[in-house]
Amino acid sequence: EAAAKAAAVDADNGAPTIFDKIINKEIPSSIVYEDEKVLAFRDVNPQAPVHILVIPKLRDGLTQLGKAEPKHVDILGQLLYAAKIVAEKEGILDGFRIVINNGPKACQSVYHLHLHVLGGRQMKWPPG
Ligand code: DGP
Repeated sequence: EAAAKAAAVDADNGAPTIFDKIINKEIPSSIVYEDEKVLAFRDVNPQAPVHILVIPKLRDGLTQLGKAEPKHVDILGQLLYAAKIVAEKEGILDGFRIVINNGPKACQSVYHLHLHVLGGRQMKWPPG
């Protein structure tokens, strides 16, 4: 898994990612929330009892948060609000964490912006 991550970290090359297939329902995922702009589905490798990814359906250059531009402000807000809806649906409003891994040093492995929504257990601080 470490090798896979190391291989993936330099992959911000604009190529399609696995999330396109999830958005297009070409590969199955456990969808928790969906609207016109946003999709939320369970992470295949959960790091907490609740671990959901919230993504924009249209990547629009947002391979990572560090590529955000003023035109992305609306979708960024919608993603964060969708994360709250997801947390509410999952019953973790009493304690949840939003994580965005940005770039190689943060171990980003999929270059389609995504918020991790984590909860259902006592979270620790600082994160690793
Ligand atoms: P990050 O390391 O922040 O880029 O997180 C990418 C996450 O995507 C990682 O936690 C695992 C998850 N993931 C990768 N491929 C799939 C997939 O095919 N299905 C689902 N549900 N999650 C995936």
